[in-house]
Amino acid sequence: MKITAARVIVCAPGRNFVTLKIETDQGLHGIGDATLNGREMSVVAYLQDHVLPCLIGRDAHAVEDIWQYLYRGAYWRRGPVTMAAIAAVDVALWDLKAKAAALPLYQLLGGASRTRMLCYPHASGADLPELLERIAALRAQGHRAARVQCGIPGLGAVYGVRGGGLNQPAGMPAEQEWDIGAYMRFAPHMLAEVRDAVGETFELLHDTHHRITPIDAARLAREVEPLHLFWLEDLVPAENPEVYRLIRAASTTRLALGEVFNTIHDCREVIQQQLIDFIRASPLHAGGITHIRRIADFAALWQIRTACHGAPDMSPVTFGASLHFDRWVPNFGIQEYAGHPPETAEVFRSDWSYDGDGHLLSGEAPGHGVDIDEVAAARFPYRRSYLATARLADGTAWNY
Ligand code: EZ4
Ligand code: CO
Repeated sequence: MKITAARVIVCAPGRNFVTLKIETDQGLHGIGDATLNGREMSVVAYLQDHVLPCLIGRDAHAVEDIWQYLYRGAYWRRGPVTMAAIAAVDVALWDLKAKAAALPLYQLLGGASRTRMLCYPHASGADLPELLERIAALRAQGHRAARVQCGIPGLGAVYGVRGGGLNQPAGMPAEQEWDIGAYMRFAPHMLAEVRDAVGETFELLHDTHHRITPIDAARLAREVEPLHLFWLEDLVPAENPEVYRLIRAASTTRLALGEVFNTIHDCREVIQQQLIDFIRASPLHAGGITHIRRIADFAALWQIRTACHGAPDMSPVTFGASLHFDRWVPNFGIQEYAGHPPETAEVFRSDWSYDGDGHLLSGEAPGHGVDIDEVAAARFPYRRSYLATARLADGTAWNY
């Protein structure tokens, strides 16, 4: 099965998505996602100018060799742009291989390790009553877990609360004020109120989005320890993984990390030193199915579980691919299920489903089960847009 054509489709049904379509001489095509939120066109250029010319004529079944060729052959390794581009090729080739075999992708990975995947949608509110209402609505839909984020008294828009991370199409990135003290005073109280309202059995997750310092993170993890959260996510940036030692030593609150990691090398220390409990690498930003299965196997040695990043700024293609990975991976933990804007479903057709009981089903169609309607995609042209940015009250640039 030879690769005869490969092209990049950029569209914005609700938000920007970069999709790679690979065609073969067998009449089959495969789809991969290359979306890097706020930096989309850099991956488009990486693929179009440098990767796609090297793919034409290659054997589409050579998934591993093409991964190694693109990773080693570039000389310049790793990084979000490189790894998202390699991921798009890898996921499209796995899609093709599974379609050629007429099997759902999870069967090629080794078959199902489970029937359904525990998922967590997002619940957020400008204040606690609104957050509690939103959680109640999710429970009414059968959900058993939710990521809970709440507006912080004294601060304006913040990450994770509806409207708080909105990209600004064609404008400049929004700037939001951040205050570590305000967060530290409010977050433990907010999480305690939520635990009180939902009881012990509903799983609560919370994302700090890299916004506090190591010692404050240690304090937060300790203060919320009695609430038995499913996890605290991204307490501090992990460019220097050693800072997590301080947090780890302070409490037994479970920690999740790694949505911005690109390779197994980013993951190595936090896994090897048992500094986290869940690894958030996805088949988009960490080099495709070929690479995250290596990360998952490595994490399994320390009994660390997977939790694929599933944000709205990753296309339905990544969501479909993640669910097939989740269906197979022995050390599965949970799947993020943030959903997409309604227009997204006009462009991407997916065969996964929600079972009405807190779990996702991966679908049985050949491949990863997601395809793109290029005619519909053309109705939603790309518009430059950014994530918001954050500054402290004195003007200091901070982590969004
Ligand atoms: O902010 O993917 O857990 N999920 C997240 C995401 C990230 C976005 C950034 O583009 O933290 O919502
Ligand atoms: Co996150």
